Amino acid sequence: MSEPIKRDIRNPILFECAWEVANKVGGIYTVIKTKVPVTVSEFGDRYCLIGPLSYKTAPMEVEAEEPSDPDLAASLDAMRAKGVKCLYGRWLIEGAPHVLLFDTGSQYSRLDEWKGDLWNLAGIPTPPNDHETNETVVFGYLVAWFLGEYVARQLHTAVIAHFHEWQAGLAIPLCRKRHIDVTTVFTTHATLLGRYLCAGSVDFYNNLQYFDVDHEAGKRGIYHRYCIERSSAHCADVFTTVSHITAYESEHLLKRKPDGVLPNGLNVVKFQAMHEFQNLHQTAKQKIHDFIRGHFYGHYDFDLDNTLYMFTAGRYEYRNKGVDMFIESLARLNYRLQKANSKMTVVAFIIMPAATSSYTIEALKGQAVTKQLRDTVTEIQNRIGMRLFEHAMRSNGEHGIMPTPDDFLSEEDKVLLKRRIFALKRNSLPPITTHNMVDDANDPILNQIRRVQLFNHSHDRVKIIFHPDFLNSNNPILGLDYEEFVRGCHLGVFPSYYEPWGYTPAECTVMGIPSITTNLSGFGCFMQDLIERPEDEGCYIIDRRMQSVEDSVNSLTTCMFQFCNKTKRQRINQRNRVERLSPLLDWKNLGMEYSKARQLALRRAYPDAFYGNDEEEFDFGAGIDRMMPSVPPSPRFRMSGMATPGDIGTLTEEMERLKTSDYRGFNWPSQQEDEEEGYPF
Ligand code: G6P
Ligand code: 1S3
Repeated sequence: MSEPIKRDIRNPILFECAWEVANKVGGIYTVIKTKVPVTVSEFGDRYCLIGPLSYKTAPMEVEAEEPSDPDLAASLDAMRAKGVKCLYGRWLIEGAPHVLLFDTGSQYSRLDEWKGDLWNLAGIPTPPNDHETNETVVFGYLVAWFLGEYVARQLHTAVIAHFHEWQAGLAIPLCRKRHIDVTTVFTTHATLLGRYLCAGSVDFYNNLQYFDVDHEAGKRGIYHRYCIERSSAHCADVFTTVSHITAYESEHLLKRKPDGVLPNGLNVVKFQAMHEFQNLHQTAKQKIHDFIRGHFYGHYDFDLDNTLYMFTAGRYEYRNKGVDMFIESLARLNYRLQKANSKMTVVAFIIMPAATSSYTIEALKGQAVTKQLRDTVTEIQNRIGMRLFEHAMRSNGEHGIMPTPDDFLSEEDKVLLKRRIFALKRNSLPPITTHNMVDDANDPILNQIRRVQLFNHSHDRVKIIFHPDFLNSNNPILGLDYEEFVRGCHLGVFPSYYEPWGYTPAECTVMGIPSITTNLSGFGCFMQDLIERPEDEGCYIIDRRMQSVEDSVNSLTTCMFQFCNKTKRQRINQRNRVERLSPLLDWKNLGMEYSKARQLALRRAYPDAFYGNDEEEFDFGAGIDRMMPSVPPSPRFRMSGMATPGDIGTLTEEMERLKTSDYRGFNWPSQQEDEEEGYPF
């Protein structure tokens, strides 16, 4: 028998694989892209991302180059010889990592063969007409094929393959079944079943442990996808997710307790001085003011100095992202502000892409008439300036011949101005939505706005604008990028019911904008876990777990109402406090959790290589204390610096040691306790 191959585990090679590599779909793109700089600084050229090849976006995202690793080049040549099309190069983002993109279309001819193999190998069925699953199958087989080719040539160094989500995870059971010599990590950013169940009307969190998962997946037509996700979780050497709440969910829905939690980070840009980001807020807010003047033309009867911009944003998941709760609370806020005779006006934005056909005429017209008025005023202003100058020059030093305004505003100017002012007359209310919706009558957001009657009347203290598209600085209506828009707002509101992590409030935090989230979001739990009184730091967390929906709506309303009562000075202070939390969310700190996951994967795959080694070299706690001292001292942290938020590889062991089944921030009954108490299920 030949000796087993001994791979060096000290400088491993890392492949990180996700459907959103160089392919923006949603939140995972943000995770991967923002994490690249810290991963590149750890792995350098030993790091390569793997994703699908989209001919539409790849030319903008990737610069092709020849692989410098001869084994990798030979592996790709072998695959190309069998008709596989792929693109290898540098992903043009910060860190410029190597990237390998596979064209799934080039191997669709083998789809049926591979589906049959998947059934024989893993008992996973795949129906014919699910395009997303077909893509997943072809992509998974291509990735497993590549990894097999690579480790058959490169025999000296350990290879870690890290996969995100079920769309990329299929290669994991294939690697396991084929005994491909790589160690695998699987990170799930949500569970398929969790997302579906929450979007319906089930009491998700109280019943998590009792769902008949196969039955529920079958009922929703996602059994095959569920099988792929579950087998990825079970076959991986290390299984992780993004928050403790999703770890709890994964344990019950995927039936494997995650080995640890890898919270999502961001690239934090540190400003030299606080006033720099405060100035950015002011400049961006002026741009939103411009939009508002246009949008509310003819009804512009509120004071922008006393106007607050609140917003929610994300994937259009009406219930999961808590838009239902947001709109209901806005209606109650409107009532409370009216009752209190408040001078404040709230403009609430909902930024959620939906199917639309075009901008509305009204939205375009509003910006057009405002621009015309502004241009006319500028022209008149210039003319007045010239006349004033002439007049002053002609006085030849004589005092007392001061001009009157009538001397300067000519009849022609007055007519021009009147015409522009008449153009501002409007018979309709300012529109709720900026776009023509494909299904206006059945849109859940619009229907709820109709139900609560927030129609942008003059007497409404809460105005509402639904922008059913991504933001973009080339947008003729609201011409700001998302980041600039967030900076210009005063408060982000994300009352999610299902939110494994939640990048939106995290992004607010690093930009110094306060936000509201819930204790059902990974981010909310994370902050609650780390900070003693997050609300003092501008990080509000609404309880959606232990109180009724009615009470949660009231808490949210009160929170927004109290925010409206803050003075400008208090708002400025609060922005400073929020911004100081950003190190908690910096990849420079959170990237460490990924390192620990990879170390654990190596240990599990190559235990012998670790045996007898100097412990320090693979110290899981290395760098643990880095995180806390880097945060300014004012927020009071719960943790003493003994553990990082993720606690990778210690999650299960810690629970066993403490004889508990609780995840961080969770205190829910285990099945066993329920049974003891005679729980009805
Ligand atoms: C920033 C600017 C200040 C401005 C303030 C407005 O702090 O640096 O000049 O007064 O924003 O804050 P507000 O909460 O009213 O938008
Ligand atoms: C998921 O995207 P989503 O908005 O569908 O992954 C994100 C990245 O981990 C996470 O922030 C979010 O909560 C999940 O829901």
